[in-house]
Amino acid sequence: MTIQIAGDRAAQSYSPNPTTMRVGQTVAWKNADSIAHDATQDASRFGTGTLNAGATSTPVTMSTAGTFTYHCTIHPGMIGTITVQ
Ligand SMILES: [Cu+2]
Repeated sequence: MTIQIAGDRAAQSYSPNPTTMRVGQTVAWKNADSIAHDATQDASRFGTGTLNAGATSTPVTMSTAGTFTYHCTIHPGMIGTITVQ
C-alpha cells in the first residue's frame, strides 16, 4: 500500500488517513507535494527519512498489530495514523 503525502494540511496531510493494514503488509509513502516531507512514527519505530518532492520511500513492513501514529518531523502539524490488525 502507498500513502500519498499531500502537503502540510494537518490530518489531511497523508492520504488515505487513517489507514488500516494487515500484519505483514508493507507501506510506502509517496511525496506528491512540491517540498520535502517525511513520515516518522511518534515512537520512532519507523521513519522514511526526508522525501524530496516526487520521491517514494523504502517500503516499511508492518509486522506488529496495533495503532501507530506518525508525523512529519519538518512540519510537526502533519499527522497520520495506521491501524495494523
Ligand atoms: Cu512535512
